[in-house]
Amino acid sequence: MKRRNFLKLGAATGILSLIEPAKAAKVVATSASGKVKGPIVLSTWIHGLDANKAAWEVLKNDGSALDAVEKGVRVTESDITNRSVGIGGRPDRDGHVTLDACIMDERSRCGSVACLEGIAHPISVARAVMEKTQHVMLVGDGARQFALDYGFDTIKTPISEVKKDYEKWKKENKDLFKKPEINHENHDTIGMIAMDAKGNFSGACTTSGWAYKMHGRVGDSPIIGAGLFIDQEVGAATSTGLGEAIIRVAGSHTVVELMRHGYSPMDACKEACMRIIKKHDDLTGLQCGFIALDKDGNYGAYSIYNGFNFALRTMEEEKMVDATFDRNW
Ligand code: SD4
Repeated sequence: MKRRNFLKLGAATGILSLIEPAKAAKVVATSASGKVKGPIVLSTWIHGLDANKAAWEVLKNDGSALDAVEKGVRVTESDITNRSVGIGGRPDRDGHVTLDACIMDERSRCGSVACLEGIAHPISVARAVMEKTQHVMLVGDGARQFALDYGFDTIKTPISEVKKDYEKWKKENKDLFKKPEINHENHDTIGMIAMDAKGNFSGACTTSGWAYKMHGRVGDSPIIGAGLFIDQEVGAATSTGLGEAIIRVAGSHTVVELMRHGYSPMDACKEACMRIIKKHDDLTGLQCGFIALDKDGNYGAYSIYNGFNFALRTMEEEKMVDATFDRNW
């Protein structure tokens, strides 16, 4: 049931192009917006269904949105078949699987790790950064050392199947491999946002980022305000897609601010996409998508290209929803 989107360097433009558009799996909804009462959790992409199940176990028992989003995305981080989150993630061009994650709660507390290697659950390390330190973000060796000091489980990456793919990719991309250019991605980051029975919001976002990226590259996913933003007065938003573009417009923060000024979640996601569109001369293959939730229980999603979908879980239903989009591939 996995959907993989493969991005490659647009030959003439140097801009990413998605060469295999996402297939919407088991999509039962036709509208990318709605309104619910009570707890709700939304996650990007099809793996969000399983992640939402774990989050729902927390939410339905009156647990906190913070616990729900952490538990939820840990499912995806443990999924060895997911090629862009956690243990099954693809490496950078130098063969290192570097993981990015962030978490934020209703008190605007936040924690983040970037370029973290060999740790099973970056999201839980991000939560520990939030709860145990005076900092928001730890990166690289410092993040790893912190995780080891706190006894977080280690993993060996890349896993053998991924390593084989990497070796093949290296052979096939000799020229590009020498140049520091981004050339290939499958992309399935999980961003999850939730509101619990008390009406508190939290969110989590975790990824191995762009496959075969330059070593040290960090995308939007661990950046508070880009890959994720929560404001208890307003709501929540998270993103997926080309991190470099999302960072340029502080994407998730933009969505939340627009909702503060009266935009519906879907219109806010749309406007964030429009800003990205406006700021890029060549949109060939430049996919970005946002999901958002406001304090009244309205939710919505929008992406630049078709193919983005998200998983929704409420008291009433559990389903995949296709995001509304600006253009077809
Ligand atoms: C990144 N935004 O590292 C992530 C990639 C992604 O679905 O979302 N893939 O740029």
